[in-house]
Amino acid sequence: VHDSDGLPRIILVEPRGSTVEVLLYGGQVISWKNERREELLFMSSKAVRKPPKAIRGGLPICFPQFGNFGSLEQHGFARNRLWELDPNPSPLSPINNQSSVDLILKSTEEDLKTWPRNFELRLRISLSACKLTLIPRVRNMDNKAFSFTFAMRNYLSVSDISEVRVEGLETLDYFDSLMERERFTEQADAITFDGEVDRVYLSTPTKIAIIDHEKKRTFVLRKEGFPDAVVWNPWDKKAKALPDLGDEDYKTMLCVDSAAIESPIVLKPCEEWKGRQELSTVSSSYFSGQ
Ligand code: TA6
Repeated sequence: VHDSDGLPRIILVEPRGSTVEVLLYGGQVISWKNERREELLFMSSKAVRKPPKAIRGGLPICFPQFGNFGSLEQHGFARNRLWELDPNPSPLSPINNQSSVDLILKSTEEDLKTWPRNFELRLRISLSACKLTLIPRVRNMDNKAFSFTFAMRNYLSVSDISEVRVEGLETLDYFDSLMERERFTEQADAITFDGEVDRVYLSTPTKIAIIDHEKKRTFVLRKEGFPDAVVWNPWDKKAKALPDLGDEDYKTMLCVDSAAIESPIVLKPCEEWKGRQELSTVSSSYFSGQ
């Protein structure tokens, strides 16, 4: 199926009626709607859906480098490449196949110029009621070891960023990208937002809750293989500075990303790394007593 921009996309539907839209461009989920047809992911009002620009919203993949933690372009190149449907997906786990898709990105001659490592990056996207699961896998197809950093950037749609709390990261150390990546320890018992936040939390738990008071909705992020988590909101100044982000968009977005940044992942030849993240939503009352 092609969307209005002529970009090939896949639509996943599950029996309760929630849907996901995935673009082969970037292997990027650009929409996740629940059974009440509410859009759960943020998409910038000024997103540019034209290669080679990365699309600002949904779930972009940052590989083989997160941010500018290395010599490649910001967040690596996987989100700016055309992926393919994986012709022979390996049987990861029994899946209800009409609500799952397997994508693959292989290193091209072009990529080998900027990142001379042969790799295969696979991504399984599975949708069930209230839960969206992404399973990335990187295989070293080269004859020498290589390392990479990785992040699943989760642009979540929130009603009002100043009414959002993130729970699960208290007492952890983090790099603050706004303070030359100096290392701090989180003191608060939940992260709240009243200005730009751009942090890489280290050795994070498998479960992080993003509580949107107004919408009475909590996102629960469960992850494996991702020791770190990025929390980013550009706030007003940076929002104005980003040409593909609406000036007011920062109020209704929050990035909480599954990441492997502090300790790059090292693969020997033929070795494969596998990550997993599950995004689910529960009504906030579920958490009030917890
Ligand atoms: O969260 C890390 C970060 O590098 C921010 O500093 C900001 O630049 C954000 O990612 C956006 O990056 P992008 O390349 O998507 O514009």
